[in-house]
Amino acid sequence: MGAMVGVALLGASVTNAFAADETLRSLAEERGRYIGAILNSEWFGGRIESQFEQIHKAQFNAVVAENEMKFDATEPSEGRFSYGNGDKMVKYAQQNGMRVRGHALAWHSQVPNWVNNYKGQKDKLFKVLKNHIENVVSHWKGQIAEWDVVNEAINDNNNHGWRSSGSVWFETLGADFLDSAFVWAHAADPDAELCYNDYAIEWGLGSGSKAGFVLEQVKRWKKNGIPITCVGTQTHIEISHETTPKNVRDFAKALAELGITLNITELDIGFPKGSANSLSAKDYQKQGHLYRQFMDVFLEEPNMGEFMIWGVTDAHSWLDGSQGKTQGLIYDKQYKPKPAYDSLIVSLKAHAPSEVVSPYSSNTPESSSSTDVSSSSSTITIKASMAPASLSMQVSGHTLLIAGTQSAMVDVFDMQGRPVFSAKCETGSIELKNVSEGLYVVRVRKGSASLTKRIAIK
Ligand code: 9MR
Repeated sequence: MGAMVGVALLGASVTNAFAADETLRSLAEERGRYIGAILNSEWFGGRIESQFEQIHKAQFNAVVAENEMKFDATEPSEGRFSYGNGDKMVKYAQQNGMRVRGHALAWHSQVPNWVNNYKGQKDKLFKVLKNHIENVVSHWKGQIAEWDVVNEAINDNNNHGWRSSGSVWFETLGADFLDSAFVWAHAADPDAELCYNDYAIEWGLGSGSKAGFVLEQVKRWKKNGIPITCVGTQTHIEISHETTPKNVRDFAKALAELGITLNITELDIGFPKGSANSLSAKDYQKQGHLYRQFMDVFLEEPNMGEFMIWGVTDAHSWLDGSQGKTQGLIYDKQYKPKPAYDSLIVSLKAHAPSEVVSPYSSNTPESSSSTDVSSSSSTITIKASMAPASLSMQVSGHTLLIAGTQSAMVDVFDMQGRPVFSAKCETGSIELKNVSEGLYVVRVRKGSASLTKRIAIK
């Protein structure tokens, strides 16, 4: 019955329960974190649908160029640097108070032909890479907060090592190019964060894994004084990749031991290509649930700082062009927010600002008691927020027990932020009628005091 209520609400396209002035951006900012999306210089200033710019500015406080800061865009011919499009985006970001990620300095792909012509000439190619990094990083010194210094340098074999073929850098320079790239980037902008960025990191730390290989290299870099500060997990995943949020959490914890930040740099969660017309509300809710799990991990791990989505709307996404995937973003082709959008809002709201640590400032939480696990085996209370110490709640089966007051307004939302239950409690306990098994957010309000928790009804 509860599930039916949820579906009915979705069908009627009831808007979510949260205030209109609460955006991904405002909620992330309150938590000292960045949420961002890619940009191309032709995507603002009235050159595509006006909704794009409105949404981009309202919802995001970080930006990354999809293509226009890559090697082929910034140095299309030897020694001639082309910064026009990148400058436009940096200006846009500055005017709108956004952090800029720089993507990418040393990458085997999107390298212009003139570079490939130097294949085999070690001294020359070292100079080419050094000159490129020095110029590009100096040009945006103090304006680009963080660079992907090396991108996708690991091969796709089961037992990962460096990508030894198909990379002009590795084939000519060997693994030294990676260490050098970090050193040159650091010399050009000592304040910039410097990342190693790659895909398939979200597959976990098992033996022979890419994540395991990255970890080994980060240890080596730290030991040798190579100035790496962050790793980017691109996280281009599919709807069936249900274990990936946990893998990202484990990897964040492993990097925390090394004092390294982990950023989600290119998230999209695609459905199989060709499935767009047959996707149901349930499919989109599943996508929302996965997005939400990534946001939960992101907010709960203190060494995560940026949550970047590789696009805004399914109308403009690399997935449909070159991938066997589709519909992977949080707005649909008509710029309507999908359940994934609401799920991100719910996750942000379920993590009180005081409980979220930012790797970029000293907003350490006052108390470390962010997790409140109830003793009842049928109830898991996951998060509390903004509550006076006297107000608390617990769920047992379908019964919500409120301590600290007899009467309060009780609202229950599904993971997409849609109301599924609302009633006034008069006796300190209330039956959550018609709410089916699953995860929800419960809000209890008494006057100006409010307590919000994520609960599992079993
Ligand atoms: O989204 C980018 C697409 O427009 C380009 O054609 C493609 C060319 O390599 O690069 C895409 O972005 C990639 C990013 O730079 C690195 N990680 C994988 C991204 C998706 O392919």
